[in-house]
Amino acid sequence: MGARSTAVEELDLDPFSPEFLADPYPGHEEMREAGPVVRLPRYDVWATARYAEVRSVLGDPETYCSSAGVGLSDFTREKPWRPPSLLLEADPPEHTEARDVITTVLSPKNVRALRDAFQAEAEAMIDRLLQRPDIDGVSDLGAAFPLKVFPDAVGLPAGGRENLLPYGKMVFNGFGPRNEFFDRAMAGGEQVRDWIMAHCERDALAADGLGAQIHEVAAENGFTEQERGMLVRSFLSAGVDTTVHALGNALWVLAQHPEQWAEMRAEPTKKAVAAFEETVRFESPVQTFFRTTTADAELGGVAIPAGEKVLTFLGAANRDPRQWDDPDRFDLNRRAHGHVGFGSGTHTCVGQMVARLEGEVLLSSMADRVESIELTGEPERQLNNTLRGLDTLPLRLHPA
Ligand code: 8QM
Repeated sequence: MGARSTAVEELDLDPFSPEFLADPYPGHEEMREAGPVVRLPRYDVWATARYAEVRSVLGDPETYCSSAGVGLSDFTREKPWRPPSLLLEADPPEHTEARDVITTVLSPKNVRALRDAFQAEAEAMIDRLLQRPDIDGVSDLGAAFPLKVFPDAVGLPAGGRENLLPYGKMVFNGFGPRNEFFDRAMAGGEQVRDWIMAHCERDALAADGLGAQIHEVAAENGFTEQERGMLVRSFLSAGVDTTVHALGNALWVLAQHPEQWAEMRAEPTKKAVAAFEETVRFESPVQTFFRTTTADAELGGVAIPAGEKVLTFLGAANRDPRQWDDPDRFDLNRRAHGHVGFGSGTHTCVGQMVARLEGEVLLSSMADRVESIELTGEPERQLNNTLRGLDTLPLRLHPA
């Protein structure tokens, strides 16, 4: 051990076990308190659950690269289950070129143009649900809303959208080890993949949607036809399950904090924005990402050799008491700014303004129309190697 590097604790935790995924917070605390960096020998990886170190890793893509994959699998040694994403699983300078295309397509003007359609759909959906106030907060609302407005915005046809969530399960379980969640998500996934790939093509997408715009801007920037489709694939991979989980988590947390629901009703737009942001901090839909060291590195005083996987716990950083006051309290009045639920640095979520728009519109429309939301049973958690969220959320909506 070098004189300047600190000893590292080895922990026997399995962050991809059903027990850990069902309630990750005790494990997060154990890792944060064990040191700035720990070893998880079960997977032969390094890990950090502290805010400062997570930010350091995500802020240094030269040392902590993405092109070897942002899951457990090291693409330099193992063939990935699908061709790597040009965005997520890439480094500068290639990453920068791909990202510039998406940044152009998701310009503030383009995102603003989505609002009216999102708003109309949210209002219609909630009014329909208020006819029969016992609902499932996930399938009837938290999933139904993004599954309608996002594919509409992209320009996907109405038929076949049932492939989107299964594909997302493949993507997000695919970042983990080859465990039961991985195998279940991938089983019979060939048809799902075929549908997704077919609908990344220019001709499968409506002329006035974001998908067509990706093709157009990517073509102008010299991307091949196949690469243009791959950029649409990123939208379909990253844009659905994430928001489905965020909205389900928001409804779940707000159902448990009726006083904060009441606050949201008093100032719907402002507090809906805040509630969504605090949800992404407090119950981060994307819990983890890996990076791979490109050279000998030093993190929090710990020496990490080149070619090693480093697991960053976004959801743990977002509850690090070194960064947050009373981190385990959901509080829509806190300054949640600076959370890493959308990542941080070069790869920070490029779709976050679309996600926030969905959150703001759905929650503020709810606040306008619903006096309170009552939990009428036990929610069922969806266990996923990367995502945190619910499968079901039994709710009764009390109309305003
Ligand atoms: C996670 O395929 C992709 O480009 C992609 C897939 C998943 C994500 C991001 C990008 C972070 C939401």
